[in-house]
Amino acid sequence: LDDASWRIERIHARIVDIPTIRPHKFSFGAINRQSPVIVQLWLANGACGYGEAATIGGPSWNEESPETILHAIQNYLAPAVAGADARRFAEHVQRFDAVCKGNAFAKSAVEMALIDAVARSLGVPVWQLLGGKRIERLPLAWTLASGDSQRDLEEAEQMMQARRHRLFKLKIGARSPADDVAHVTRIARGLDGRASMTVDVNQAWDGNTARQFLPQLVEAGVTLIEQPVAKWDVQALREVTQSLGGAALIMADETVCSAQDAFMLASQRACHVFSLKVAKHGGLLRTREVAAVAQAAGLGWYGGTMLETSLGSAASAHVFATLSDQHHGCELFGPQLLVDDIVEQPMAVRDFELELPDGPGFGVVVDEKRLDRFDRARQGLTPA
Ligand code: MUC
Ligand code: MG
Repeated sequence: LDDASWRIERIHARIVDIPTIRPHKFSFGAINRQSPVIVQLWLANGACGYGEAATIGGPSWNEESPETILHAIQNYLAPAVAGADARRFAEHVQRFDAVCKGNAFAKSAVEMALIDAVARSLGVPVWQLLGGKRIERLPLAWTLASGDSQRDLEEAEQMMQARRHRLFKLKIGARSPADDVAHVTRIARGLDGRASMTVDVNQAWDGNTARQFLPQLVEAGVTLIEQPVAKWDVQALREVTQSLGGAALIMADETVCSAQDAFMLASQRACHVFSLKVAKHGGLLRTREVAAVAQAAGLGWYGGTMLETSLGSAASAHVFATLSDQHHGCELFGPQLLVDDIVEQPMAVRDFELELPDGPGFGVVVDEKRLDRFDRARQGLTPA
């Protein structure tokens, strides 16, 4: 392959809308569909790389929405790298920052497609370009978020019976804290020690509420508590981290996006674990940077999701495969929450663990027909 073969010829992006198998309820609202932005990037050698950025509930998880992601890619990020040598990933990430402040999700989708295109051209798995594989499989969590304790318990039973999940994340924060504690306690009783339980408050509580109710969640058997307070409230996050004294672990999600966020949280000892997500960090390379801060500080990591299809989930799996063994499992179950997928074969789940894929690229085969079928422009849908 000569230098000219690595030229970025064309970048195409679109929103696809795929319904969820049931409503998925968060502290900030419920979703009935996911709307990831899918990027295709062609090199002069004919290789096509794929990237994905998924948000949750339009701009309600953070500032980015499918529409702003698409806009940033089409108007700023794609023109910034068109015609360049695809192999220079780190330089392209710098260029993205020069033309576009923030917009980490949009950047992650283009970076993903760049890396996939180069890996496919070389015939290697993406993990090979990111430092090499260390981890073969990760315990796979499932989120119980139907909003109904009984339905959640039935779902958990099915998942345990199928040997898919025995690590359950409960979404709380929409109801009163006392109702949430009652819900978590009902599920804990039903699970009866056969599974681990975590909660994600998605920023819904203030410091006083967290100080009052977190001990009750721990008492009920919760072992990992994700983003109990607003993303800016590092002081409260730090206080609850230190007050729990190891009885349960506090995990930062919305608070830890950039490597600078990671450094600040680590230096203040404001959490025990980082939830790593390729989208919020702005790509695969930066996910490794945030993970490096966790490792240097002696913090754990967790393989987070923004409920991507099998494409974005496989991309995440490739970077997670290269990280340290100080992990608390992963939650790359997005494909199973959607009624359909955009790849031919999802990643394998065996004995409660996700098998981290090999290549070439992300090791998934995208089905263009399904991409077309779910394409928002073709379906004539509007924002959710
Ligand atoms: C989040 O905030 O962690 C991850 C799993 C899930 O059910 O929602 C997401 C978002
Ligand atoms: Mg979260």
